[in-house]
Amino acid sequence: MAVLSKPVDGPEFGLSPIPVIDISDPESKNALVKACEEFGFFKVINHGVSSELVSVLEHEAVEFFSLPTSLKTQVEGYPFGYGNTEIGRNGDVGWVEYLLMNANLDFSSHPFLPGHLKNSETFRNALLGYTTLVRKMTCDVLEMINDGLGINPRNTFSKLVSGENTDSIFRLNHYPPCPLINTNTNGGNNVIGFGEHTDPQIISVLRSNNTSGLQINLADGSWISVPSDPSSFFFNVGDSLQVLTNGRFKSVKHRVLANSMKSRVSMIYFAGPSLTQRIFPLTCLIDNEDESLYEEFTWSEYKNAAYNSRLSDNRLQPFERK
Ligand code: GA4
Repeated sequence: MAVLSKPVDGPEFGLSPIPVIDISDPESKNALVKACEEFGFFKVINHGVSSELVSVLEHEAVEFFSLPTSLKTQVEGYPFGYGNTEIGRNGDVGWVEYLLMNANLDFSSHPFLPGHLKNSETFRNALLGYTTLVRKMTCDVLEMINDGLGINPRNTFSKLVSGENTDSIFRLNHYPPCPLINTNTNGGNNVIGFGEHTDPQIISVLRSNNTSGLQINLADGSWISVPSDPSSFFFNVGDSLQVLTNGRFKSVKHRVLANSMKSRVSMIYFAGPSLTQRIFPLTCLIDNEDESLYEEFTWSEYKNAAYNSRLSDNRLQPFERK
């Protein structure tokens, strides 16, 4: 695997500024909006997703990644399937192996795991159970955001990601301990697990084991580490939600640094709209057409452009209004 020479910051110390949102309290709607505006990122607690289901899925994921490479690579295809080191098709690499799959509502029928893999039925059921609950939680959070912004109807955002034809993705990442890390005097490291990027979809929901590594980019350009918390979910605003809110919400740049000692396992649900969905700034969030910062596009157009880009590219720039 390649070692990237780019020097990166060390871990942060002190209290984390990352907003923590209790979604069992409807009053959190304003804090949610503020978090999307200031960070494009927040941590959700009191979410009601069963920790048992999460543990079963994590266990199945760990089992899968511990299989011999010859078995893992049988889960093939693009963009879905098993991948190791290579991210996307345009030359990006990281210290990571992963399993990418379609998470649309009909994905129970998606035969992405070869039947002969040990436990494939348990794995499939855990995936289905987890994505169903996380999709529901995502819709609840989007409806609270909707309320916080004072938009009608309540399901303006959630309906984009809850229909039959939505294009959602689920990703399991495994970052093995990395022996190549040179710990520098600041305690930082120089190996990238997953390079800096924004997510093209509407919103992404991440949960990881107890190993840190995720960092987000703040408005002033600095990177801060996100302390791991296996019992919470981390949400980040995607490019499409930035456009829908006419730039009021920020699609946050994030990355993952490799760890020299511990494995990191993360599971991410990327909530996307249907391929034909038109994406443009909501008229209720702008006073007149002239204020629109973006050209309209369909999710299919944006997705194609994204999959032809490099990870760190500014994918929204070509859609900005001149
Ligand atoms: C980032 C968000 C999701 O992980 C992902 C990624 C996709 C991939 O891994 O194949 C991309 C990346 C992501 C954006 C730019 C392109 C496509 C890798 C890459 C270089 C699954 C997605 O939808 O877009």
